[in-house]
Amino acid sequence: MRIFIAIDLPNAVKREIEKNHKTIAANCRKSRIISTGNLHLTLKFLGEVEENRLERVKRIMNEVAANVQRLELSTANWGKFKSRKGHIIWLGVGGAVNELRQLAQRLNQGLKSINEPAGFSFQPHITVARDALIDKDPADWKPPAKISWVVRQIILYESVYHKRTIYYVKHRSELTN
Ligand code: 2AM
Repeated sequence: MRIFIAIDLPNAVKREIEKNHKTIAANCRKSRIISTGNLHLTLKFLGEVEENRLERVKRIMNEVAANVQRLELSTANWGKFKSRKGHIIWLGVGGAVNELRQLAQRLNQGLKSINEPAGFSFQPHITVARDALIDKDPADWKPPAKISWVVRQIILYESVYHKRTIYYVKHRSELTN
């Protein structure tokens, strides 16, 4: 199964991103917008993992989360990654980004026995559109309204592709209060 660990976004953030689809449309000749229900911030992509390793992944998630405090993030500026078919457009985050990096680092470290990462580089981002042909650098687009939220849990998702991508929640681990 294809799995990854991510942070879910509150509805207010998802709605604000939705409102800003027009910014993407205004600055791209073409793009494929991610459906609102699928928006998330990935902490650790595990890829294909045998189902019998799932319990171990959940245990490691619980251990890491139990030692990390809730953290506050906020929506920030637009950014881009180069991809095969143009660019990925993403929304960056502000706030407790150092703590977020530490959380991702701990997950990465803890999950080494599940998959050996090819060097750790974590760029916190919420992917909003793919296959974009951009006219102007997203760093220069008008950013969405700043919305802050508290991250209370990390979520293990299974990604299933059947005509479209569907994410299923497999596990939730609570951060400490
Ligand atoms: P993305 O948002 O930058 O596309 C589910 O596919 C999640 O896992 C997405 O958030 C995606 O990141 C991430 N993901 C998919 N393939 C990946 C890969 N090879 N390396 C890192 N993250 C990946």
